[in-house]
Amino acid sequence: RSESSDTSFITKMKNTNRNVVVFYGSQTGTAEEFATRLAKDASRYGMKGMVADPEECEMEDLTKLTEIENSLAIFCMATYGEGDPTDNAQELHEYLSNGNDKLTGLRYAVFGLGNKTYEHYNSMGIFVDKRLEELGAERVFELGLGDDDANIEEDFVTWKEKFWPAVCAYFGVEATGENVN
Ligand code: FMN
Repeated sequence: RSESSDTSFITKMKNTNRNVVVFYGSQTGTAEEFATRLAKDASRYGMKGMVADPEECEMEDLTKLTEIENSLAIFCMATYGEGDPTDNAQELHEYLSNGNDKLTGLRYAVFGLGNKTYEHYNSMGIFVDKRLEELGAERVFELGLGDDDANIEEDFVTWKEKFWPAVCAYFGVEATGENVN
């Protein structure tokens, strides 16, 4: 663990005035790219986003996200193997599986990345979405599922074009249509 990663993502969000954090579980970069795009999009909707690698974060800090006003956690999660998380999302998976932290009030949304030709289609995205709800978090928009066997880019764009207006309505913020940062 490098020194810079010792700073909690919550501290970083507070210090840089951000309210949206986009976590990604990615092996070959697609989920990371989607996460980066979502974090950038945020500024067009009156929010401010940043990307975070779950491997470099203390996931327990999710319990503190509600300290930030109008905060939202987005998860872009790819599935591998037998429905497994990516390497960088192993700890996040363990935290959600074994942890008993109450995540009451945490606002979240999940976009899963998978491929229909695999038996365990999108299991990681499905798991994260379901488990967060079980732990008391509030889903602000329905789970999106991208299928790499067809057109995952199109699946993602279709999802996020509905996602952002829903987020605006949820938080009562207006889309500016412009990037402000
Ligand atoms: N998708 C699934 O839905 N279930 C799987 O079990 C699954 N296993 C995979 C195993 C391998 C070796 C590869 C290359 C892909 C697999 N996929 C599976 C598809 C990936 O999740 C999908 O291509 C995703 O977009 C990759 O995201 P990434 O580039 O962020 O790692």
